[in-house]
Amino acid sequence: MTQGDTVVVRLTSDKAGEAHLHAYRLTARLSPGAPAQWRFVAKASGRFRIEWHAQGWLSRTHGPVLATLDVMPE
Ligand SMILES: [Cu+2]
Repeated sequence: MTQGDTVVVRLTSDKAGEAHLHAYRLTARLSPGAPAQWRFVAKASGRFRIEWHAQGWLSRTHGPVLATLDVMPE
């Protein structure tokens, strides 16, 4: 992505839990058959982790990294 782009991330999971996009502070509660979507403008450049939090992100138990989002400077 390039800074300023509109990003759409579609999320599905075969387990209950939350996905979390760091720095952008986006979360999505997921469960089997209940997908979610993030749509946002990529204002910050850099590499950002999308993590899995089985107990919810407020538990502070960071889960595995599912993917990274790379946003290049404008
Ligand atoms: Cu996290």
